[in-house]
Amino acid sequence: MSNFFDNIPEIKFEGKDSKNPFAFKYYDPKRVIMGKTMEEHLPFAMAWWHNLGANGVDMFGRGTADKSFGQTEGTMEHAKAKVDAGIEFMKKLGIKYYCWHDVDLVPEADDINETNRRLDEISDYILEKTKGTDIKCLWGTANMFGNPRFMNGAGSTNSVDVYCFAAAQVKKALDITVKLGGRGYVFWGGREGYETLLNTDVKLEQENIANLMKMAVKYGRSIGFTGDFYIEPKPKEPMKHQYDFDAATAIGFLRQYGLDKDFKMNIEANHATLAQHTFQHELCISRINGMLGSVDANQGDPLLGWDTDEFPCNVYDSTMAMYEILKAGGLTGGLNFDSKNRRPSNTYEDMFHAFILGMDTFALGLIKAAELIEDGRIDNFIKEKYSSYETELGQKIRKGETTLEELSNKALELKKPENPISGRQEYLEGVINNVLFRG
Ligand code: XUL
Ligand code: CO
Repeated sequence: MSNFFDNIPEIKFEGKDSKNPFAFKYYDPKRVIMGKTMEEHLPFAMAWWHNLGANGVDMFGRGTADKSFGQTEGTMEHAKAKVDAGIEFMKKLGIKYYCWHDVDLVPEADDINETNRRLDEISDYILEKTKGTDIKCLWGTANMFGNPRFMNGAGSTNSVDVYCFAAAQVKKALDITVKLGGRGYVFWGGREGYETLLNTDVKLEQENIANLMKMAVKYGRSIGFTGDFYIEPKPKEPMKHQYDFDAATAIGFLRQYGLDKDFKMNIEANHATLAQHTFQHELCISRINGMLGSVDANQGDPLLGWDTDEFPCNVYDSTMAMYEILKAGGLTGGLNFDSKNRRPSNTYEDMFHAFILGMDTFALGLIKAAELIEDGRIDNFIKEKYSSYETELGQKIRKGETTLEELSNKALELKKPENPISGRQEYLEGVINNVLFRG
């Protein structure tokens, strides 16, 4: 094993009174909550691009963190050093999954044949290095937004040649996902959208995206991929309008093109807030449609309007997220930290602090969400709020067995309805605070 992180100990659970910066305060992998261990509830994953790639570069300045891992960046030696560092990092934290884009794993060559050869080589190397460990791929994806060829989109491009490159990248990324035992395959439509309708045929673009996805499903199933495909909605950035605006939009798209049996949602917290939704809203919409698959765990900043990809620290949000995930019966995917250290947090120690923070935030969220469900006040209130639908007429409405005439007659008979019962928002917010802070 490599020794990039020699001065950092294995991260263990020490409990809430520990002040050890290199220990979990809440994430206790073997603790059982609602019949499953914490590690079963929380399949944490490392995002290859942020953790092993991002060095803090921004529009105004160069990188602040050294992610060379002793090699020259852009070489296969560097790609392999990232594998070594990633595995060492995951082992120290007890993380079992990783997620990647094709070009996070290897430097992209000018000729796609050479890129594919590199992907074969690196995936062999990953398999060799993870042999005998329980580290596996959570999901893979193709980066169809970075290369200039995708400037007008990938599935939505105006160029048939570029569309072929998108297809080739998806095909290869699916091959590698299956080879690495991935649980899922993600489509995030980074350039699938537009800047202006003056130059865009939206119908053609959306149909082409759907056809690319259909080909991916057909090919994936033919090579033995049994996992879920995911759409990761995001409303904007990089494009002004992105087609997969939010979960409701993406679900509608999947149903329109008959893709809903093979696809679920990969919900990212920061994308939810960019769409002016809460994280919980997006998880809830996915859950009630049977399409909650995986989560990109991060958070945005309410004062900034872009995708800051911060490590999650907000326990209120993680509690409500875990509440939805528990109600969905868990995830088919996992919790991928699509999160990066802040630019001045530029040491290896900071990489560990970030994951400890994120993992503890979701562990606390899980503990508190289970308490909320066991407490019952929220669920009972919601049941009571809709209790009029338990009556005979309410049941008929629910089953779609009433007519407008029948309901109109009932209204005329009543003359004036009683006010519906109070929404009790402030009481319910107090219940949440009580469960969160009673110790
Ligand atoms: C971009 C984003 C991506 C996807 C995978 O905002 O979240 O990294 O998760 O392409
Ligand atoms: Co993401």
